[in-house]
Amino acid sequence: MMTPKVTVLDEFIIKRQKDFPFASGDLSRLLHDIGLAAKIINREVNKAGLVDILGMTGDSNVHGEEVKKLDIYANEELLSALRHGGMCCGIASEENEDFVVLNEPFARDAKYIVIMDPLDGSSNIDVNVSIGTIFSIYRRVTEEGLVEERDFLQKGLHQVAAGYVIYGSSTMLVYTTGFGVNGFTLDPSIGEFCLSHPNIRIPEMGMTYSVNQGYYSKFEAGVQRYIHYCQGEGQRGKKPYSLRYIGSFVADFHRNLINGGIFMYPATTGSPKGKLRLLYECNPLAMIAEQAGGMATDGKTRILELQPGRLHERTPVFVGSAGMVSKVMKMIAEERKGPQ
Ligand code: P6P
Repeated sequence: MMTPKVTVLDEFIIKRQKDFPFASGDLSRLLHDIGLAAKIINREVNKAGLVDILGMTGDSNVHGEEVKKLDIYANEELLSALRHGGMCCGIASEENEDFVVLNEPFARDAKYIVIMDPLDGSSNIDVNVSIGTIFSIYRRVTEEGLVEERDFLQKGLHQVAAGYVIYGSSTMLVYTTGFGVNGFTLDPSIGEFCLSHPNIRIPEMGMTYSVNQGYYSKFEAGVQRYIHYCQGEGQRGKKPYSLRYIGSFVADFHRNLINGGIFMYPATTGSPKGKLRLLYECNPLAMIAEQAGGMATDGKTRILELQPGRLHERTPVFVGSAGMVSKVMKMIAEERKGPQ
């Protein structure tokens, strides 16, 4: 019996290159470079418990958070793959205070920049919870010369591509170039990402909500009202939703993307801009959610329309099934308006 035809990532990328009439192949090669780095990171993530890569470096990252060796490793692998691939002229990373200028002759004039969170959810490494790499690709806005900050401070609307890798029970790469969302599962026996989830669509409604309910008392009234709704108080006897919150954005997002659901990291009284980062966490996952038929807002404004002011700025985020995001936005707006 013939073995079924498997589509591997590189083949798929090249095939879909025709979606871009003027494609030179640079974006395809850039996506390949990211896929290669993901395979290398996956190898280390999978053995993190076995070698001394686990545990603290004793350092902290630009945000004062303890950095695990795997964060640094993932950042260095991605920086190296992108630097040597020659398809991008600059990189912004959660692990770097400032953006990295690639001024090698073959990279300086490249037309793309990459913004990334090399290993999101790294506080979960020690307890073997799924973690992820998140990336965004933009065209540079400066015409020539070394890349500048304004090349990175673009609205998420202008992303050319966005994706994530989830290192979980299996390792998957999910990405979009604006023509739908496709998922690839790594087959370790051949070292290839194989198309396993073509044309992912997020259900209009789900039965799962994801939020750190420990901050409930610090959320605004509309969010608190929506949480009550999820708990069944507002659904006239319908079955309450299930709370699923693993504390790893990529893992929570991926589950909701496949099954339907909403992820919320709202503003709190202590953190008026929430916790998650606009450029390398919310924008890429917002593009994927929208491309899969979902929604992503900060409670009022579409995430992709937010104008970034700084590389590491935060934003509240409500992302997932369109029917659920619309519902919480409605409750937020009603409570902000106050009694009529
Ligand atoms: P909290 C992980 O540290 C992370 O950046 C996201 O991956 C995750 O969704 C969030 O923080 C969890 O934050 O405050 O609920 O622990």
